[in-house]
Amino acid sequence: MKLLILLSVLAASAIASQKRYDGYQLFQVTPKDQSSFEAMVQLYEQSENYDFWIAPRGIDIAMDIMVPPAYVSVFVDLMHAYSMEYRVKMIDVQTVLDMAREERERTPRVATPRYSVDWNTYYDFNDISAFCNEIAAAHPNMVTVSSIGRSYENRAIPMVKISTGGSGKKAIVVDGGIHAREWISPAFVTWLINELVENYAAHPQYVDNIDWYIMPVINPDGYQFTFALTGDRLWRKNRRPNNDGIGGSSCLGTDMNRNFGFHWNEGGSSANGCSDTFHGGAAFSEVETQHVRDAVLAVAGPAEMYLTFHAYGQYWLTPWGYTATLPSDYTQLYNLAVSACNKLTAVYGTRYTIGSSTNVLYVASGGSDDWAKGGAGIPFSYTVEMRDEGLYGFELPARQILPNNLEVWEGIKVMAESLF
Ligand code: 0X9
Ligand code: ZN
Repeated sequence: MKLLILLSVLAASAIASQKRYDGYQLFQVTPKDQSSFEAMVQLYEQSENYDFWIAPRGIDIAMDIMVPPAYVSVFVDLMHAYSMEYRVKMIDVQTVLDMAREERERTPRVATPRYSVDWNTYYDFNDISAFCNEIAAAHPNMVTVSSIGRSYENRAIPMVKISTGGSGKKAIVVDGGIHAREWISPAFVTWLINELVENYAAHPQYVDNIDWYIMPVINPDGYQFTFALTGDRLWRKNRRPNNDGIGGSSCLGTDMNRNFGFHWNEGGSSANGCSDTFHGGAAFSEVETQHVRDAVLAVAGPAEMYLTFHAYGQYWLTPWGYTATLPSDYTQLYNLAVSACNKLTAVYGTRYTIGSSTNVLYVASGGSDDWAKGGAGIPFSYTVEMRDEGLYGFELPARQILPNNLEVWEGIKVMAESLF
């Protein structure tokens, strides 16, 4: 009994030392006219006080905004002043984070774990890294693991190559975990590695015809910070202190998905080092994006496809993110995404929106997808924003990991088959 009490006190103090979101509210806001839409865009671009979980996209399109308690009343005033349609989706974000953590703590690992991760719950960077080594050791003929380099905090960023050998094969490059808080991303990408390898016999064609280069967590410092007892579950960026943005060194982190060097800093990113979409001091200013750049360039010859996994909103996005102009091969990119999403939706009815990032979401330059296509010359480049549509947002319950993975896998198969 004493031990139980001690453990619960320890757990409570552990929770207490992560960044807390007591009284933070998640608003769903729908601008009804141009001037209210523009007001929200201004807020998105200029204020650090509001965390846009889903950024402004247009009139009549809902966005999700987390508002700190001190700003709730002025925010509600703003809603009324602009006759905005709004509702509170989470009355207290901390409660949602606590409930998710408690559920995770109750979730047992699978009874006879083969590897350091399973897909019943979410795992931190150390477990994912161990998994990469373990699956390589278990399948030395098919899997090789390497490190593309070290992060700012000195973590080795793993890359898993899956191949049955032979020359002249096309390749697919996959990454996850560029945005730290989007936990379903590494949870899917690790599952994909496992599916290709452990279930090889069920569908050998996906590995026999294609070499896969898979990086499950390209922002390890940020990802680990979302798990750390003194961290922040809702952290997005990497963890390098920045002196190169407006706002100075008081703020940490660059949005790696604004730091890639193709039409860098051409809109939808911030020069403010405290902003969640800080683009960094220069294109590829971050050691992690440099490593990803070099690793992708090393396989850019055979690579025909680049897939980067995010959350949330259920979008299958094509370039470009920096301009509303469509790439010249857009029809091909679009049609393939439609075929993939048809198969995806057939599994559980989950619907995805398809289109170019700028047209479906918003302008955001410096994205890895734009660079993969425009900089590395990989023709089929997609950003996949997985579950959900905002009911849980980043706290997608662990019980949805497998259903998410199974449906997205159907889409991936279509993508891969297009290269056979
Ligand atoms: O804004 C982003 O970086 C992505 N959405 S997220 O909510 N996961 O942050 C979308 C990126 C789409 N691609 C480009 N804009 N290039
Ligand atoms: Zn993201």
